[in-house]
Amino acid sequence: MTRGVENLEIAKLLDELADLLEIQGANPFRVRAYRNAAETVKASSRSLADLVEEGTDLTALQGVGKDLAHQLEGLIRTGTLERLEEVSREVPRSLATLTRLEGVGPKKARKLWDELGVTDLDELEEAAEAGRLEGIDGFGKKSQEKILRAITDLRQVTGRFKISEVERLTSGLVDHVREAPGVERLERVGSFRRRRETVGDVDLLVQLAPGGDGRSVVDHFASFPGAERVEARGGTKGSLVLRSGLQVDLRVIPPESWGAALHYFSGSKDHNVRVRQLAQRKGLRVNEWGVFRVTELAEDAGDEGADGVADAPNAGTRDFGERVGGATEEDVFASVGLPWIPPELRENRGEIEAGLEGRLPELVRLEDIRGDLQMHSTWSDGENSLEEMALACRDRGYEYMAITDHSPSLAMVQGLTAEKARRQWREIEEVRQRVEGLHLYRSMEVDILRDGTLDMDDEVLREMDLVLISVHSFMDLDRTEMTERVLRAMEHPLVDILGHPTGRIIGKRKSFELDVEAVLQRARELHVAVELNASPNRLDLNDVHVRRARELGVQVVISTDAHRTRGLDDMHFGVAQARRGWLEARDVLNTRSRSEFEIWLKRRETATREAGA
Ligand code: DGT
Ligand code: CA
Ligand code: CA
Ligand code: ZN
Repeated sequence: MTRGVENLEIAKLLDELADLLEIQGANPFRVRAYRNAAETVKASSRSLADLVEEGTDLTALQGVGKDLAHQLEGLIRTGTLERLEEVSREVPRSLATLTRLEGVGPKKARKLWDELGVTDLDELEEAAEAGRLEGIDGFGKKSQEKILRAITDLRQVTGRFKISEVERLTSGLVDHVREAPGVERLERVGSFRRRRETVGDVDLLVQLAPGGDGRSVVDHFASFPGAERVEARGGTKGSLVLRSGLQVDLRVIPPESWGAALHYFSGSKDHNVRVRQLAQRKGLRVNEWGVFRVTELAEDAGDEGADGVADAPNAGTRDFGERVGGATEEDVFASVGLPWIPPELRENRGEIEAGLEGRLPELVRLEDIRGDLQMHSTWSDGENSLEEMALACRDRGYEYMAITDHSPSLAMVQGLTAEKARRQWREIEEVRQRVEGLHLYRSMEVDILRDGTLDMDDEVLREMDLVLISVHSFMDLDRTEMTERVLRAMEHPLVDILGHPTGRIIGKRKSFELDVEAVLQRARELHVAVELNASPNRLDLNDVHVRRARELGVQVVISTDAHRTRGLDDMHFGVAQARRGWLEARDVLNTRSRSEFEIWLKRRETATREAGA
């Protein structure tokens, strides 16, 4: 167990180094190498610090050569990235932040620094407000205003939007745009379609109906009453900011380019880059307009297309070569020798290789889920009765469900004492009689106390059908203490599921310090399942963790943790996250039929009996 540098922290430093090198004007290949390494580190299911401690050679990681491996080892050992220290002696580190502004790249950041001595956001804001940007080459009154607005935006949008918020915030706009004449199809793409847990901005694609007019679609979009301001509107593109601060970019796509645009704007960018490289090797060009065979004439037509919001000149009519596809996404993939890849996998985390080798996972679907194994009722902090929850689960087509009210140490929610639990079981029995076609399990969300013991007597635990354990207190323990606490709790022989393992609340509370790798390893040995909490506020474990669980063969349970019947509908967020973690139905415990699930519940007795026989 290490207290090493986190992968995300490492990735951030690598990205920062890439930014500074770019501002410095370094060789683009070197810049790219650091960016690739940052991506690899972000996507790694193992902590680099752990790998180093185990003596693993980091050059085994994709895109990490000898020199970089050496630098990373230094970083893990000392906490500083030597190369970044060197470069920042020449280029102030705060300059990297400027490149995060809309419309400011490394070249402009460099210019602002050279000409005005600006090194950070505050100084840039001061300079822009004083009108000093107007004087320099490449900047004008307009771009000065734009930069001021971008600074405000960047400061405001430190947080991204949760996927559930984005669903809610854009549903009205989506309905509004659908009504526009000339709209054949509409799709929210980008990170939203990949089902990331948070979304930066929303990318809306509209397929133009035959004879439709792009400009009138954009105008209709721009007339949405919920818009705070319209940032751009043209013949094929528009951009607005909703009152919530969420930005939405619209693009209107002709039918022949629909699949290509769907693919391009769904991203991720790193996935797209890989697809484009495959295309190049086949003498093809894949971009947001279609798939083209590269002819000599089209050689210099350029690859880049619709970034930013201004309309590209003659965008639709540019000659990229002979069109060979692009009307459907399947076309685009097929042209480079790939099967259709589900959007949740498009993060360049091995999906290209898996696709080429015909070993893409058959991802779990919402329809595969047969039961929900964490929910609360009026017996603790839920809003609905047992019976209401049961009927709601039956409506959702489930075969089984577990009632998991809190244990007593959560005093503010009036958790179940042993005595209260027994009374609840009597009510469970009654509801079992009244609600047919669905089985209710006796369970409890038992608190893991500070020392790793459980907040309920064994005697009571033994009478439950399944035991779920979670941490809800003392969340600021250090990594060693927290990890030992959780491991100890998992070692209790009556435990079935570890609930929301890292305790994070998206945008509110960071994960507590926990060695997730150690927890997953132990879960495998102990045959404890781990939860992927489907609440869009938690999504805990995350995509990288569940992928690791799958690699290790640890069963994952997707549960909603519903506190009211409506909360049961969060299941789809959990399934999406599971898909991002490459899970198949068999990796998810609650896709089993009731009888298969009950075989799993008896796994330890079976093992003991077999050992004795
Ligand atoms: P977000 O908005 O930060 O949550 O993440 P995305 O993935 O939605 O990113 P966004 O909105 O900047 O762009 C939407 C998609 O457009 C992105 O996933 C891939 C594509 N895209 C954007 N810029 C580029 C680019 O420079 N090159 C390539 N190949 N694709 C790009
Ligand atoms: Ca986006
Ligand atoms: Ca966008
Ligand atoms: Zn909980």
